[in-house]
Amino acid sequence: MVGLATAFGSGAMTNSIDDIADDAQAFFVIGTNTTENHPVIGMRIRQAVRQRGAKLIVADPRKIDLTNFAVLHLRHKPGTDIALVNGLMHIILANGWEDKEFIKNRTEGFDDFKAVVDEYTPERVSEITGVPLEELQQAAEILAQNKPTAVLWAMGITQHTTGVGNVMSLANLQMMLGNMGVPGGGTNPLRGQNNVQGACDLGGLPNVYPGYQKVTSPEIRSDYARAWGLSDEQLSLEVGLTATEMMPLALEGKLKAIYILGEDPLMSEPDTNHIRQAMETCDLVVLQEIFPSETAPYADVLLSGASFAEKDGTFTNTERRVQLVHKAVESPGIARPDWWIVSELAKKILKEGKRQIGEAAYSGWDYQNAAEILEEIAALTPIYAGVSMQRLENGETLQWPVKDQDHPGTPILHVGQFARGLGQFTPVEHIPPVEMPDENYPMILSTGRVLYHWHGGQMTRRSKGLLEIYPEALIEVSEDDAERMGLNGSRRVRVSSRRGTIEAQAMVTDRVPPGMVYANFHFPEASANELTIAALDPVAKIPEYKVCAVKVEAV
Ligand SMILES: Nc1nc2c(c(=O)[nH]1)N[C@H]1C(S)=C(S)[C@@H](COP(=O)(O)OP(=O)(O)OC[C@H]3O[C@@H](n4cnc5c(=O)[nH]c(N)nc54)[C@H](O)[C@@H]3O)O[C@H]1N2
Ligand SMILES: Nc1nc2c(c(=O)[nH]1)N[C@H]1C(S)=C(S)[C@@H](COP(=O)(O)OP(=O)(O)OC[C@H]3O[C@@H](n4cnc5c(=O)[nH]c(N)nc54)[C@H](O)[C@@H]3O)O[C@H]1N2
Ligand SMILES: [Mo]
Repeated sequence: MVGLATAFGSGAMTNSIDDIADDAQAFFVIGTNTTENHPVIGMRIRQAVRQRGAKLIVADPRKIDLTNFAVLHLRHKPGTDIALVNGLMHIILANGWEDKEFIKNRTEGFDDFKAVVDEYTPERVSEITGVPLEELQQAAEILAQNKPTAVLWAMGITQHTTGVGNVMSLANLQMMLGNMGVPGGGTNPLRGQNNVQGACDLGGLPNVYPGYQKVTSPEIRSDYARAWGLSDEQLSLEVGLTATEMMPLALEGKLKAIYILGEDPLMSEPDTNHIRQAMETCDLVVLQEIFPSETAPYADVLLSGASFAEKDGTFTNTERRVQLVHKAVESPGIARPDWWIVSELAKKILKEGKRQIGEAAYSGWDYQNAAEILEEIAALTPIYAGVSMQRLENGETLQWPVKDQDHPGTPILHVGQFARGLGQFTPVEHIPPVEMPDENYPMILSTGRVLYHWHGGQMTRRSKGLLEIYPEALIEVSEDDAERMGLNGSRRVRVSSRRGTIEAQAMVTDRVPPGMVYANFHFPEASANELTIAALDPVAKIPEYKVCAVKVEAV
């Protein structure tokens, strides 16, 4: 999936799970259903609240489990986070509660930023967000009185057309409060997939080489060209495409072939109908998987990857920690580690395509094992420079940046100084979601996960125990709306958007506010993505999975 750069460069937690859990005086949990999606971190937050009296503020349109532990639940309207955070900062500034020393010594751009925040009066913010004035005041007070506060977020913040703006707002807040570079503070995007942090760190994004080094820089390009035995011109200076940009191009016939590794776009990309068409329009679809997924019927070639338990290597977790994995079981049949399949494919393409390419580049694909790959990573990735198999085998668990073999790693980023020098305040304005409810589609659909399943469900729907607990898609509907629709008896609902329709069992609950339903994308027979809109954040190109307009009827 698409990564999201923060105002500080890379999308990564600035702090570690331990220091947040042990030292935060308050937690601002905004747009993460932490106990269901990051259960270890969720448990540590609950313990901090119960055992040492840390204060918890949850900002989430839904009544998630953590709200039971919170001193305050800000139940704002979906897609109004920028207004909410600007409003809190307005109150902090109006009372002189900002960290003046930090702002003066460590940041820049404060005046332009303040001019925008000045416009977000509590009255205006309460109007946009639906949060009562007293609660805005109370939240600002808690943030001002409890230092440090750790801010934690996930997809409730990023999966909007204003995803980047949302993240910048939270960075503004933490700089204003002086909560950066200290234990128990920081800006902490909780990363989702097992190794999504590692994939982003190592260049699995269209705009950067490993270590977040820009592909548009001729100097950086030269470094890589030299290391890989290529001439400069053989590496492009242009930013590539995100998955979400590839789909419309495939529909237009401009993207002809697609190689998909470990993703199930038929389940996970927005607006499934347009994904079906895109897959059908592609001349060639290659799918590297461990199971025949929902995308498999569209593939011309299936390549069998080995699962996490069947291979050696490293995974980098949400707190930037590089963790060693060893093969525990043999792969079945012809399944091979993903790196092996990729390198064999690369060698065949180079050979049969008769590309004008040096011998060095060709033999560069002759990796023998994961350790050799890690050596190349260390040599070409400054933030991983000191990571080696030997150190990991010796039991070190390193958090990047690890600058050299003697460097101990970096549990907290931006101590004393930001990576870019001074922290940049960025003025951010509220912009509503692209598709808002109207007469024909009067309700808001929000989408996400449940504890018992994983995305498209290829793995979790093969687990008997999990299916016993959570056997089918459930759609959360508020009690008010259920009554209005006459939802009793069968309790099945039909949810339609401009793009598709699903039918599923309703779960009548106070977790969602009236006017909003919540659906997951774990079951192909009723996947939320039949309904979602493929509107993207202009910078990060992340889709607006968290808001679209729907009609809900009893069946
Ligand atoms: N069990 C399980 N765990 C998982 C996964 C899984 O599939 N299953 N997936 C993993 C992955 S890849 C990821 S990215 C993470 C995702 O972790 P989360 O982001 O915690 O997951 P979501 O279910 O998308 O929940 C987002 C939260 O944001 C709230 N929200 C919706 N709209 C808004 C809004 O406008 N503003 C705010 N402030 N909040 C909003 C929702 O109500 C919900 O509580 O989970 C990871 N962990
Ligand atoms: N509506 C809606 N849609 C969303 C989201 C949302 O909140 N709402 N969240 C988005 C987010 S944050 C994410 S991360 C995506 C996730 O979207 P995907 O990554 O498409 O979802 P997964 O189901 O995790 O797909 C991973 C696939 O990889 C396969 N696999 C597992 N291990 C291996 C391996 O070692 N090698 C190979 N080759 N394959 C393997 C699995 O069988 C599975 O089919 O969904 C996105 N889509
Ligand atoms: Mo994710």
